[in-house]
Amino acid sequence: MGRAKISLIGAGNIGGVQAQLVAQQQLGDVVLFDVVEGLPQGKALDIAHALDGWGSSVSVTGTNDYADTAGSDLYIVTAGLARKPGMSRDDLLKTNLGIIRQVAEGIRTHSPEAVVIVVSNPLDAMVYAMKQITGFPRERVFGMAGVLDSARFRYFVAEELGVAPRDVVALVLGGHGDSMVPLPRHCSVNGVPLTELLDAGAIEAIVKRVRGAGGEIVGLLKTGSAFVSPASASVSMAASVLLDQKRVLPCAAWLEGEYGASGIYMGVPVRLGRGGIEEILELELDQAESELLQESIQHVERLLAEIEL
Ligand code: TXD
Repeated sequence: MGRAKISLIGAGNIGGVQAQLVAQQQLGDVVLFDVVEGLPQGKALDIAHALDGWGSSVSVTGTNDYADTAGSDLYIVTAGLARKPGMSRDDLLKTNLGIIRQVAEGIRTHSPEAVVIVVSNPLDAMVYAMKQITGFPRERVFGMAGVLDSARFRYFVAEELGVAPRDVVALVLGGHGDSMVPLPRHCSVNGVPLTELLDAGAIEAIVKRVRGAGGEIVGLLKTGSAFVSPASASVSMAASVLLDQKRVLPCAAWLEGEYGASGIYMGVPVRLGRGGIEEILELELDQAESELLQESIQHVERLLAEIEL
């Protein structure tokens, strides 16, 4: 049983950090792909020169040819344009749809059994296009959004309470955008409910900041969006698949009746193992949470209605 093969499509800000994290964690051999000549090759070579320092024995290569990704166990896709200040994630739709089509065809041709984690924005639309164009089953095509949004939720709660983020459990469902659904009622600090630790006003302020966290970083950086935390979030999902960790994580998953929705991608808790999504977990939501999730479902349905594949 050789090492896994992980292909990262997009060698930009996020892709470069993903390659570094996969290599440091020795999740498998890395192929970094981009359409820009030299970019994946240069970043791969730079990381390869650091492997020894990490005690890592994986291989890291860069390419502009999908054939070099052939037989990959898993792909993470960040190909596409990132937001500039003032742009919404949905503004990227048309451009990134064309890019995702190319990527999906490359994956379907060279690795028809692979698991595909999509990161590109607008996430809910890009992962939908990936599934439709590859024709892969829903277990093997899902998106990264909730793991990042939940990490932000956990960080802000930890910062407010002066505790370690690792001791905060938090969940964000829904689409990756303003319609995301942080669930304070399900948040706890080592089992102590958040609602016993913070008043409603403080919780609402955190929920608001979680929703705006992506835009906050875009506004600060001005030239692009967050990249270390999305890389970390997507690689943690890849690790659960490749190492069969059975983690329960909020991912953009294809719904077929769960949460009362069908035929769309939505951020919901899933169990991730060797084959990808092994189970979609249905939470008991209260009236307010259900309404927020339905609003998010409607937002994604409107976004998907604009897609012509
Ligand atoms: O939580 C989330 N899902 C989001 C996702 C968090 C942050 C960023 N989000 C989105 O990820 C962002 O809005 C973008 O759509 C993607 C990638 O963000 P990144 O910051 O890595 O963008 P870069 O640095 O511009 O990298 C994109 C790379 C770049 O090197 C391009 O040359 C390449 O994509 N690219 C392509 N690769 C393959 N194939 C094609 N056609 C292609 N076109 C561009």
